[in-house]
Amino acid sequence: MISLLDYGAGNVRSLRNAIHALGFSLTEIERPEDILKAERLIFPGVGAFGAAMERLHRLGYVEPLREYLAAGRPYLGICIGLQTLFEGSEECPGVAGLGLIPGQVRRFDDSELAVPHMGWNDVRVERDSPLFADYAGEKFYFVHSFRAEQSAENADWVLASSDYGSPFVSAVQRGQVGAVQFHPEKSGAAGLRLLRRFLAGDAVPETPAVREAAAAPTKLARRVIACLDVRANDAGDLVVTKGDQYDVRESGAVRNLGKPVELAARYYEEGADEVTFLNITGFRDFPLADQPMLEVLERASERVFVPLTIGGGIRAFTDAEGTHYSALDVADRYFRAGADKVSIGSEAVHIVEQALALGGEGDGTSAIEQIAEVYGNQAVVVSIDPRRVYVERPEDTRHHTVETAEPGPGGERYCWFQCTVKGGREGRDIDAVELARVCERLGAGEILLNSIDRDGTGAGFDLELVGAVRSAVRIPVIASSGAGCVEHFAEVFERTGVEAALAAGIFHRREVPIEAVKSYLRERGIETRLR
Ligand code: 1PR
Repeated sequence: MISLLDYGAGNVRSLRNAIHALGFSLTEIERPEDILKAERLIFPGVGAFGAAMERLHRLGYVEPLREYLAAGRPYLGICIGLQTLFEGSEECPGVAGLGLIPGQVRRFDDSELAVPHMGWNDVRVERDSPLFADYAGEKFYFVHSFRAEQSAENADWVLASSDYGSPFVSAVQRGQVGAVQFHPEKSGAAGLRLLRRFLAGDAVPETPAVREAAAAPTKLARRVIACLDVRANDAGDLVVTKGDQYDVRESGAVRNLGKPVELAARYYEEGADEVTFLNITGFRDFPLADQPMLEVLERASERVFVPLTIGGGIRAFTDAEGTHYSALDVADRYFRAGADKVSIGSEAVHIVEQALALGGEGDGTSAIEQIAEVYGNQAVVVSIDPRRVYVERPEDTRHHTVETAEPGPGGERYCWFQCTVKGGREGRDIDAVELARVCERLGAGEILLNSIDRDGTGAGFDLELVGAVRSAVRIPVIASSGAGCVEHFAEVFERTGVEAALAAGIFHRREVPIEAVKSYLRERGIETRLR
């Protein structure tokens, strides 16, 4: 019997789904005494280090957990579940961790690299362990801004390490107590195999043999993301649709490119590094009343073991009965249905308008700040829907302009990228660069950068837009809109340095397989994840 320590701070649905998909059953830790009764314990820590420790204390779990760990009983910590084994974290100075492993957890340096460290990276397995017994060198999915460092005091704990700027600890193990910084439940087939090894309880060698570690640094892959724009068609069924410059109708009817769950499962099988659902009419429909969308997410998360993002309608709402829901309530429901990240579109524009009116700072009440505080920055994506506005000279506007190689209709040589709301229907007086910067400051963990001009055209990503936003922020940026062939992916990675590229139409219409994109990227020397 497997016991899951879920202290209610975030999405552990995907872990439950993965455990069930592997044929194991689970029991939940509900009281402190359940911990010492557990036979095998999994702690998928989520959110911030301090919040996790605070909850463990409040629930009376800290002492039984320390006792369980000190007895060396079977344990698998995941992400914060690894970090809390250490003495403390720079994330919350003064808050003690469980203290089993000597050392502090520190923030990644973001002076050269995007932080969070988000995506698929390799691990260097340094000792024999049943966890990695059938490991074939695949990458695992990481998402974190803080990491444990190896030192002389904790070297006997380190099972695997990885590199992101500098080396960090990606797995620890001593006897039956182990933990991983990555998310096995989101790491495709390789992650599921590792999880199965723990669940099956293979014997751990007393003195594991030291493995010859690879000398080359591990590399974070550029991600290839499949996106499903979802809405109800005229018959009321939820379908995957796809627009041309955001117009999803053809001869008056909503284009239907397939069923959301089936397509998401197909993309998982075909090697997508992440799958994104955008509920494109979420700006006008209240998502919590939109049960089919939640059901889509629930069913997709039973079959897709890579990260799932959901966007559309994440904002505060008062229903017809006068019940008020905060944006956090809406996000919470999406997370519980299986999302790993939520994407905020129109509401982000309104948030930034308000923040700018307050001098560019937040007051703690916005959806971005509130969701990031509870679920962590990495769980909050901001989706931007910009459209080009041409000007003769940069002085003609207060907005961030670029000199463009594609002059405007009147031969204008400059343009700015105007943010829109409501699926491109309404332009606002704010540009994509400013929006991205303010959202980063408020706590967004990633930018999903669309382009209305390029959407559905197959003409390639808007490199001028992507380059401008990429260089304005430190958080990861996903380039979206316009992919028409494999070369477009290489071009956007090589010329702008974005962390991920997203496409829809070419995958839905089976014009370009995901694997073809990745083989081409590999030929060009761009790191990708092999399935
Ligand atoms: O504003 O918070 O309710 O969120 C609504 C979300 O829905 C936003 O993320 C917005 O981008 C999206 N959305 C709204 N209307 C549309 C539409 O198409 N009419 N879709 C829409 C946005 C852009 C991408 C698309 C890429 C790649 N679609 O999702 O998948 O452009 O397409 P391509 O590879 O075929 O070129 P809120």
